[in-house]
Amino acid sequence: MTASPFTLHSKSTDCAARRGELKTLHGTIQTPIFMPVGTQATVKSVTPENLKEMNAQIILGNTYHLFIRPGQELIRSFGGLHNFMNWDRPILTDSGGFQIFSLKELAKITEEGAAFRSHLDGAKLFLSPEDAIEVQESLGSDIMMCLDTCIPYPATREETIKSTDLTSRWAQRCRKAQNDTGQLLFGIVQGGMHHDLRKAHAEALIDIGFDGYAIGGLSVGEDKAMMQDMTEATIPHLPEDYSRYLMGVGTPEDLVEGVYRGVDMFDCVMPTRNARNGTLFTSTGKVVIKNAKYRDDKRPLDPNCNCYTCRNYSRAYLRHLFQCREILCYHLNTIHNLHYYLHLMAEMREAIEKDSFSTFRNDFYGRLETE
Ligand code: PRF
Ligand code: ZN
Repeated sequence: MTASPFTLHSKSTDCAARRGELKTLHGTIQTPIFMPVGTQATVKSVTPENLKEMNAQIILGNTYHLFIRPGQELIRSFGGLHNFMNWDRPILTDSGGFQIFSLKELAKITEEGAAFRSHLDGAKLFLSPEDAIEVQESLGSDIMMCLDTCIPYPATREETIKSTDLTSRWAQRCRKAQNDTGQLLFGIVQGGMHHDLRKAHAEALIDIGFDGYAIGGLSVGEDKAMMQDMTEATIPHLPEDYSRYLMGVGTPEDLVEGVYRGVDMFDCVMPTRNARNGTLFTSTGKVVIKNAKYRDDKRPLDPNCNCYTCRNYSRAYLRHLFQCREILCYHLNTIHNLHYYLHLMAEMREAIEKDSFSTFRNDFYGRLETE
């Protein structure tokens, strides 16, 4: 196995928060980091230039969606996803495991892989662990994810063991199928809501040996306390000198709590999806922009925010655009929400460097309560 692509810079003295960096083919990522979601080779409503302006270091793409449309051959013919979408910084691709799991009755999981029907036209498709690697190698992502199985919540212990064992066998097949491209491959720890199964699965994946470790199967309907408990139950069993990625999480509070527990990477549709629904994150809490109280509010969305939207537009204007569902509202709202998430991560990195993360965490909650 090759050396870890992750370097740990510093650790907090009074919690598990850590500051590090992850080396990839398209550059080095400073952690902890949030990855904006670009499912279909685009982060909805913003350009790569917009993303760079808000200091996005890495974005996420989706094997499942790109496999169905436009297909790996087309993207391969462009020399990969980076060229196809004009993004030259790192990309992480999710394997498709979670998306197929979300299809429910449209998918059938066997030892060999996942048989499913396209959500677009119902066509019969099949994705094995080897296929998931082949597609991600065609996409040329910097970080590939193993094909995993994610179980519904709640699930019995027996169902969890079956699914976790299959995920281990698939992880082994993914590692074996990988070619020498320089792309990183992360394993995904499952194990449902069971401490011992999470520990056993982390150990099984470490035995195979990956370039980083994700915590999967959380934020699937369990409450916050359970999610945090399962994060805490997994992290001590992961190697300190490899990055840890909490998949599909979460709210700003979830990011602060994840970093506090030692998570290095996050992704979630929340900032982008909520932007399009008119729910905006600010330093003093959520703003629902359609609310009548913003009708003639000339203040920027967040006076503490330095994004393009807050520098140039009022709440009243953003409310007006949203009321009319003008296309520009999706763009301006997304710029703000992503800027908020990425700035929050930058503040957390700085706090860890100063070994004042616990103070930062208290202040963060203090600010949220002011409105
Ligand atoms: N597995 C994969 N992708 C994911 C998850 C998972 O368990 C989650 C869980 N919240 C989000 N995205 N492959
Ligand atoms: Zn802003």
